[in-house]
Amino acid sequence: MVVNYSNVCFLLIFVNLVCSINDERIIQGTNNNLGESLQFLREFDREASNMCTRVTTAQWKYATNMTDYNKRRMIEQQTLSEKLERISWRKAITFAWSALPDPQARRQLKLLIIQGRASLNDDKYNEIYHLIAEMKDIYNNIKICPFKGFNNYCDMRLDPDIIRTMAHSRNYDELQYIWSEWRKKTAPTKNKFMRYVQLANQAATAMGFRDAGEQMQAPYEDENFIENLSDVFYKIEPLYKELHAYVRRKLSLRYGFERIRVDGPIPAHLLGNLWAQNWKSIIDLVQPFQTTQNFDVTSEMLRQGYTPLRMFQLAEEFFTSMGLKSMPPEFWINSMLEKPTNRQVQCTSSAWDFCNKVDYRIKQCTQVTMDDLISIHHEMAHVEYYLQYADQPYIFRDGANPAFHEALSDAIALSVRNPIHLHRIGLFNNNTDLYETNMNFLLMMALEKVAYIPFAYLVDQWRYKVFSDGVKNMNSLWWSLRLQYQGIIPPVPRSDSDFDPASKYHIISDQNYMKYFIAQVLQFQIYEALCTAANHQGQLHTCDIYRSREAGRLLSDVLKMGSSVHWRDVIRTLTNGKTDKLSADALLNYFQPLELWLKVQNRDEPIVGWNTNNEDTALFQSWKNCSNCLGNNSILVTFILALIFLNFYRI
Ligand code: X8Z
Ligand code: ZN
Repeated sequence: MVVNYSNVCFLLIFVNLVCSINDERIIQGTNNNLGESLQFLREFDREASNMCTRVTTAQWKYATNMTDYNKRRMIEQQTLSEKLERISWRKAITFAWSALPDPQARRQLKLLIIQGRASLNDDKYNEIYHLIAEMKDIYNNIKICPFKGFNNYCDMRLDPDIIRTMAHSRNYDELQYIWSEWRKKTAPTKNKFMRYVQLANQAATAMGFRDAGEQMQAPYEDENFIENLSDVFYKIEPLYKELHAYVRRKLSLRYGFERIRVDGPIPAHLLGNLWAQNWKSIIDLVQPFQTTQNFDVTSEMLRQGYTPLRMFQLAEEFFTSMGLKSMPPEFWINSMLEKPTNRQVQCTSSAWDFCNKVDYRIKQCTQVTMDDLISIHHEMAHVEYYLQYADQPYIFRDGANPAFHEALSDAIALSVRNPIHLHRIGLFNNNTDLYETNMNFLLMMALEKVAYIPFAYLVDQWRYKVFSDGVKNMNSLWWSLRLQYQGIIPPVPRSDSDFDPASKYHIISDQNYMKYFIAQVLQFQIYEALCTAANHQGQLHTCDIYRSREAGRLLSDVLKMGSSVHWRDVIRTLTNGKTDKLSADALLNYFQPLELWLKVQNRDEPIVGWNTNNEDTALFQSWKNCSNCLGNNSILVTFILALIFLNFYRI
């Protein structure tokens, strides 16, 4: 039985906060009775699984039929689930969990305790989740007017209109207009965000963390988290700089050298994406070799009469060919594989675990395209992970750390989208020069994967700093990081009354982002390990693990563990004992042929990287562009006033 405490402050009087680094610093109580803790965990497992099934069912109903009634039902279930979360958390922290002799019980309690914000009192708990919901509402309801001269309806939404325009327009002014308008509309979340920071910090410190940034890092269970990630980032940075220099030259040729300096940062609106995080849409401006060869097999799929169902069956066969689990009957009965015509649905692709070991689904508005074929494999890999760890306790039915799910799904997609695999399944005919095909392919992959690395790295750097240092100068901090890591600048001057981080959904919706950086690196590590198991010979980017029982066995061993063990143990199993660390080596190995090619292309560039001048930084440091001199530079102001005073009195 779990006990319902109405006020956590009452409880905190009775628990210890032991203040040494690591687990002992996190909140815990004095109850060291192993039997009681196991009893609690058994009950929690049952109640949490049932609750998860109910909430997920309500969420599914709303996502696949967006009526007001379904929304109300979903909110009701979510409220009940939050209540259970708080009750369970309050019970869990009464145990002296870090001293329990059973390592699995210790780990379950730890993972239960470090998540969420149940340490807040009821008012503040409700307030923070209300704030997040309000920020999401603002974001989700934004509409902007189109660029002058098209139509007068101000009905451009993020998805698909704004995303499409940023990807396909090559009109400098139109891109700048859309880029700025989006940020004008997301900035009003700023005050709510500042209060959210305050409350998130209160929740975290009440749990024993330094601040909410440290709490966000806790699920990675790495004392040297920041240093280790920094090592990984700086190993990849030279490759990113080669890509940046190459793309910058092509953009200068397209938009003019007066707009893009040959040695400078790139204006953020020209990279085919609203956040400059994924550059794949500008492939037409940068493709190394003009060939008729097209990696997009969409037309071939259409020619062969593919349907959404056949695409899902093909994906399932990828997994079963490796000896992995097939999708259960419930999957085929309950999934939403196509967009229904009779009701409104949320079309973002997603994989669902209903927490009852029976019901697993995918929701996708599938079109017969190559992108959707890859996406189906990606989502089905999530389901494969769910199926493999189904026998773990509820708390361990998750990725080994928050990055593992995405990394695994992307690793599978790396195999599926390579031309060798597409050739094997009869969708691609490799008939042009191999070297040119390879470079075109690798550059396309780099625009998606390498270009993304610094962005994925900096988002949470920014957030950790805001949580630790406060909410002053949030916008200039954002742009300092964008310039430092990505080598990009805003196309128009920014000030601290702007709030550009809010242009990214994950920030205002309180979602961890470092997992995407880690996943981006880890996916290559997983892919390389599976390729080694499959006895792949040759360059890494040509590896296909399809039909490899050995790779399937290894994958199954890894996925089965869920989060029951530390992710380092999972990496050790994956790499057959070679390492237990996150490593950039596999990613660098994959792109090595491209890096050599880029170095040759960039040999005459004035700099591989970017020189930053005062004009660049003045775009976002308000004391430099002087839109806010008095507010931000009190030393300078005092000095000027002193001069006036001295002059006045002729001292
Ligand atoms: O948020 C997502 C997915 C859901 S996991 C739509 N992604 C990140 C982003 O959009 O910034 C996928 C790529 C990175
Ligand atoms: Zn995913």
